[in-house]
Amino acid sequence: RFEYAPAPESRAIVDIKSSYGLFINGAFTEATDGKPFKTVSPASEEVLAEVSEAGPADVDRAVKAARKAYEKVWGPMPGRDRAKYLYRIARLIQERSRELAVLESLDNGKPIRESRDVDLPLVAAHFFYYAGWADKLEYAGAGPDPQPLGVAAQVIPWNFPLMMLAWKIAPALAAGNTVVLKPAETTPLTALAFAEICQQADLPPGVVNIITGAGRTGQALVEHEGVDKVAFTGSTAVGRAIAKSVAGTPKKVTLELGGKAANIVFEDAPIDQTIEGIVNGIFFNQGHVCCAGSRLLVQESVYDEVLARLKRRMSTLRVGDPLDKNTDIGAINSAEQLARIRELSQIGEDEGSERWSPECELPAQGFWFPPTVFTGVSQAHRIAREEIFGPVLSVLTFRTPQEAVEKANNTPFGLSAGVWTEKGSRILWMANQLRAGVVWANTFNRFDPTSPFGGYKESGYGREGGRHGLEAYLAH
Ligand code: TXE
Repeated sequence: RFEYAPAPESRAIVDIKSSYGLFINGAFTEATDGKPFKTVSPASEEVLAEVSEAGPADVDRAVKAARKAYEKVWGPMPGRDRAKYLYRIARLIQERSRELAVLESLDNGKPIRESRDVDLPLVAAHFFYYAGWADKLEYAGAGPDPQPLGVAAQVIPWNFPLMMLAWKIAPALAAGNTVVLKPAETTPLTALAFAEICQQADLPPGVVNIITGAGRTGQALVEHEGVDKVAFTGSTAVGRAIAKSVAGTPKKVTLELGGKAANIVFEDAPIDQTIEGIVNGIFFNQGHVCCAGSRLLVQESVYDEVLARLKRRMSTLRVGDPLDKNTDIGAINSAEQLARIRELSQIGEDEGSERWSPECELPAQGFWFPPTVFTGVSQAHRIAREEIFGPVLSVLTFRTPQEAVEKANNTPFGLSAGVWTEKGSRILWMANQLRAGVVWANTFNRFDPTSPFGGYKESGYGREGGRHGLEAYLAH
């Protein structure tokens, strides 16, 4: 079944337990040395569940379970048999996609329209795609007889909880590795639901282990000596700390970190499509997107028109209940993230940029931020340089393609960029000049399991997705 039934946007279809243990060696188990913590709905601040914190002894149990499963079962298993499990997982995700979409929106705050129509289909597609690779590893680019790396420690963030899980787990398993994955502390629930799916799929115990906890759990995991590969998505600061901690060990590392993407609009851009692309580029998922088009570069000759139309379009965006299918912008994931967005926005004003948001009434309870645009931004301003990770757009202008490239590349990051123009030759030239892992042309925030994704510079290294994503889990 490749079709998705429309989800009933109702909380009633999810069955959230009051407390969750850790998923180790195929079973849910109590943490032996950590304290439980609560996960809340960012839209209502209601406590959704109590979740276990994995301490060092739990991390050790999980890594040992993964090692045993790797050596005894999963590593030696023929690729075609691993593929069967991955297909089974993909189908179970589809079958449970309504429930998972609601759970994702509850725990993360993202609009149900996005979790239902973007996240969940992509999660299933990722497992289908990598299932197809499991018996074709000789074509993965790692030589004629590629070997898995062993036990993968995977630490993921809260912005696309299930999608990041899929990006990490699907290629790792296809290549014959076993995993210990730690979801972010504010969004553990869909990873725990995924653990149930592993049970439903009869995945051999220990192949996937899910341990919950905060940064220190993640740190204990990536530093564990039984780990062969570390895959991390999150902040540049933590990515840097992880790179240091594994330096001098044989562990292989991939890091997917922040971004400050330029979305570049030329005067000949198809205007209606472009406005939608700008809005999607920065307001999709509340702007909690590492590749968000957070710096809009507009050619001077069309600046007034683009700005006027953008503001008009922003005035129609609906901010509110993530479970309402009419919502465009949901809740900010946490109080901490909201504070960060507020602080950087204040800095934007203090530095002299002009701030604008449409009038919109924000709910009294929960964490909310209106869609916001800053104009009069200069390249030196912090809001033009730092990742805000919220629904906040900074607008700059340029005159020539050369100037657009210089401004777009004037950032410590290099994850993605967008180019809007009718001119094909310009798209090719720009794509060549831009120091970004992904360059979109006349679209933005498009993802596909067949395409590699990853950055240059402080956006990290390694690629996820496509053949390259598989290669990152194989020994050369
Ligand atoms: O990230 P952290 P935070 C950016 C974004 C955001 C900022 C901070 O700008 O405002 O980072 O977000 C785990 N060893 N991105 O604080 O701390 C942590 O538990 C190992 C961009 O949430 O990096 C969580 O599971 N793991 C980004 C994960 O790392 C550690 C997505 C991410 O949390 C750890 C998220 C440690 N020492 C934030 N400390 C993107 N690229 O998409 C924390 N963690």
